[in-house]
Parts: sequence; structure tokens; C-alpha cells
Amino acid sequence: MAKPLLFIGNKNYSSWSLRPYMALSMAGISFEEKLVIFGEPEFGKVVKKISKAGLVPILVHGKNTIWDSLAIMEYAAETWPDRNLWPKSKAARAMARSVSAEMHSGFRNLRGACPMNLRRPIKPVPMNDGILADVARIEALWKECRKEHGRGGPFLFGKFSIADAMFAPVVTRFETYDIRVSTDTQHYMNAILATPAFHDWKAGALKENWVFAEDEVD
Ligand SMILES: N[C@@H](CCC(=O)N[C@@H](CS)C(=O)NCC(=O)O)C(=O)O
Repeated sequence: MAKPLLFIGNKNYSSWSLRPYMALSMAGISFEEKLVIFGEPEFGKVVKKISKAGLVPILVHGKNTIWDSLAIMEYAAETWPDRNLWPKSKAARAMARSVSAEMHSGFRNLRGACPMNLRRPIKPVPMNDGILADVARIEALWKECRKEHGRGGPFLFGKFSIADAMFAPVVTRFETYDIRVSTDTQHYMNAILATPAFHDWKAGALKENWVFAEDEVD
């Protein structure tokens, strides 16, 4: 079967695309990528032809088309079971799935106020109770995962898993918006930011010159 093909948005901005990119790369799964530029007529044409949802990321693998970041990573975990994209123990897996799902559908205050923008100079934005509550909940989640299952490495469940891929864009937001975090949180952030997969993604983002965010140059 041909290599899986991952359709992604601009690396500077597409937080949902970063997730499966991180998971596939960190698991050593060989894939091709196709970047579709937000806001260009090509985006709608290319993306809608493959998925009626009209959003990236999308993975095409043989006859299978999978849209949605978490669905793509579930597909990868099932297709390449030897890569252990979810933690091995059932208890850890249950928790990893729960935190991933909480990320997938939550933290709207943080996401709204602090969109992923890897080129943005590091600078805070005004905090409000909603953002602070999201940050506190995320820090508590990370601490609990690390305490219960993190002994085998620097990631939430020791070794890198889908849960880490889900939170990678949050790590960049904490950094970009200079959000005050605990030392433990900072250690976890450093582990994500130091991965080769994130380095590759960010190098790609820094080469892009499409500008969409109002605060790009401040
Ligand atoms: N829940 C979806 C969200 C996907 C999503 O919102 N993608 C954004 C980019 S990060 C997109 O394609 N936006 C293009 C548009 O809205 O036209 C997932 O997990 O993949």
C-alpha cells in the first residue's frame, strides 16, 4: 500500500494539523505530507474534494480517508499497533484517552484567546478567569498523568503517546503567550519542544510567509 498522505494546514497556525504530524513522526511511521494554504481558493477545492467536512488534517491511506485529528491518531494506533501510540497498560490508556478527549472538546477560553502562532514574538495577552481556569485545569491534568503514569520518560505517560500529541499545541500557546506555569509544567513543555518532530514542524512554520493573524508583527 502507498504511504499514508497527511493533508495539513499552514504549519504556523494549524494546531489541529500539528497533532497527527507529531504522533506519526514520533512513532516513526513514514508518511507524505501535503500542505494546503488557509484562505486560498485551493484550500476549499482540494480539501472539500477529499472530505466534506472541509477541514484539515485529513489522512488518506489506501482506500481509507480519515478526517479529524483524533480519529487519524486512533487509525494510526490501530494500523501500526507495534508503535504503541497509546500507553500499554489499560489504566494508563483509559486516562490517556480521557485527557485527549477533554483536550479535543475543551479549553475554549485558552484556544480562543491564544491561538497557535509559532512565529509570534513571545508576549503575554491579558488573562481572564476563563483562560486562567483552563490553564489551571491543564496543569492539574498533566501533573496527575505524570504522577500516576509518567515514570518511564518525560512525557505524560512516560513514553510519547497520542495524549502528548493532543497537547503539543497547548505547549506552544503557553510558551508564545508567556503564561506563568509551575516548574513541573515547564519541564514537560521542554520535553515536547525538544522533540525532533516539533523541531521539524517549527522549522517549516518559520519558513512560511503567509500572514493571517492580526498580532503577527507585534
Ligand atoms: N476537530 C477537528 C478540527 C479541525 C479544524 O478545525 N481544522 C482547521 C485548521 S486547524 C481548519 O481546517 N480550518 C479551515 C477552515 O475553517 O476553513 C480536528 O480535530 O481535526
